[in-house]
Amino acid sequence: MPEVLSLILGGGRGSRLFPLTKSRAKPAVPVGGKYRLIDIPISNCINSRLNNIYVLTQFLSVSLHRHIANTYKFDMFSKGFVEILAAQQAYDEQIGWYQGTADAVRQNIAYINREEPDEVLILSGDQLYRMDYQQLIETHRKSKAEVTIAAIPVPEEQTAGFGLMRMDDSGRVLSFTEKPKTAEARKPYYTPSTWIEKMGIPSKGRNYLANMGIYLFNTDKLIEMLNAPVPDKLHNAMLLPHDFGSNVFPNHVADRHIQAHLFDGFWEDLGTIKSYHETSLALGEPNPPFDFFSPEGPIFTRMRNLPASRINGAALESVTIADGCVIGAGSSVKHSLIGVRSVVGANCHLKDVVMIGSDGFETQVELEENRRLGRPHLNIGEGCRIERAMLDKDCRIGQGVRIRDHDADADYDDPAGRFHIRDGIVCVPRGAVIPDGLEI
Ligand code: ADQ
Ligand code: ADP
Repeated sequence: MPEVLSLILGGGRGSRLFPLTKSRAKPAVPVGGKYRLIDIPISNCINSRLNNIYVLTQFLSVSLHRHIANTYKFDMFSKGFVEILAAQQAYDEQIGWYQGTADAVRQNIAYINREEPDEVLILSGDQLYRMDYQQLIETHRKSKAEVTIAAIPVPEEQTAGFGLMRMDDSGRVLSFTEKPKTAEARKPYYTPSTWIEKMGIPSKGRNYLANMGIYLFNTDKLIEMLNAPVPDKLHNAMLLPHDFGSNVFPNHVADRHIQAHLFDGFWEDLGTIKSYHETSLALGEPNPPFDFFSPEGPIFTRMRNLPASRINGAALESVTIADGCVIGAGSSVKHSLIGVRSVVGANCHLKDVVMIGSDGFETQVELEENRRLGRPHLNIGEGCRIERAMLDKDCRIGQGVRIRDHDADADYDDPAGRFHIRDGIVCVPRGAVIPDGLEI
């Protein structure tokens, strides 16, 4: 029986990642040119020798299921499993969709009990980072805590999106607040640099300790806390907790031993289009903040039998390029991420572009059919100039298309559904067709 069972929260509706989540479950969102979001926490678990993993998601998609089943096969030498628990399967009037993170876990208590773990590790499914969870487990066991939360120092400007904690000198959490809106509400959580540095972490102007959404619970305490009604301000009643950050932690800091485990590596939430786009582009920089090239922490994904990429007379600068791509002659690609099976025509100029790629290569017959129908070929046609965009899988960008940089706060939906602008980033949804010469 496993000591630690991992539960990965694979995502609510993923509305902030729209249109990437228009046609797929959030855990299936592609990342890094050839991986999917779910590969990150699963790989961290495997590299931390935690091989019993459930993925909780609202929607069960065929491609997510296939991806997990084909990628994570354990054999007789390393026992374990990765299984998806989808709310969709349990959906009925009584139970409903998962109402939040705590509710998602509560609805799956039967699966947790079946494994009889001593501890349950709860992880977010939309973050890019590398962590050895054994160190967190060690902090938890040494301090004899009931629950341990991973915490990272952040500067004040970043506090609005996080749960904040204040702790004593032993790292025990004294108070917790979820996403404080005002300077007044943040103030009690200011942590002096000397305190952070005493813990062995350079503060560098980061004086707030944020909840990373990574929790280790003793199983019995987890179940007790999930079944204990807490005051719900919104409904002015005592209700079972919906969320860990809003309900469980703020209400249990006084009567439970909640410990913090400090972390100071790269860690980024990919839950919004803006953070997803920025982080994806940074992967191609000379010293990327997150490096997929790491001997001690490989990120796993499904094996594809793809040919190496072919580049003929094109100029590339700060680019990550996956397998099976063709970049046409006379093109330049700068500060971009080019995903599997991408085809970029000749004489194109791409800058700050995240291109997810495609599901297959077009055959001569299909190319002929495109010509007959007057439909652009898969991916990017000749002579396009594209800046600050995100092109989802299997899109067809015609010849001479112009996509320019838009104001950082631009938000717009093309009535024909061919593109959406989010935070100034032009997002072309999966399978969309952008006709020759269109200017966006
Ligand atoms: P949020 O980032 O707002 O805050 P939340 O929406 O609670 O995160 O989701 C956490 C994780 O659970 C994400 O991976 C999300 O996709 C997943 N998830 C959300 N709802 C779900 C559902 N119904 N079913 C399955 N999975 C679901 C949280 C904490 C903050 C903390 C940040 C760190 O509340 O305190 O600072 O994470 O990112
Ligand atoms: P992605 O690039 O999204 O990770 P995959 O490499 O998983 O895509 O799959 C590429 C295409 O091959 C998909 O369109 C999928 O339909 C098809 N495919 C992949 N695996 C299988 C399979 N086991 N059976 C049938 N079709 C598959």
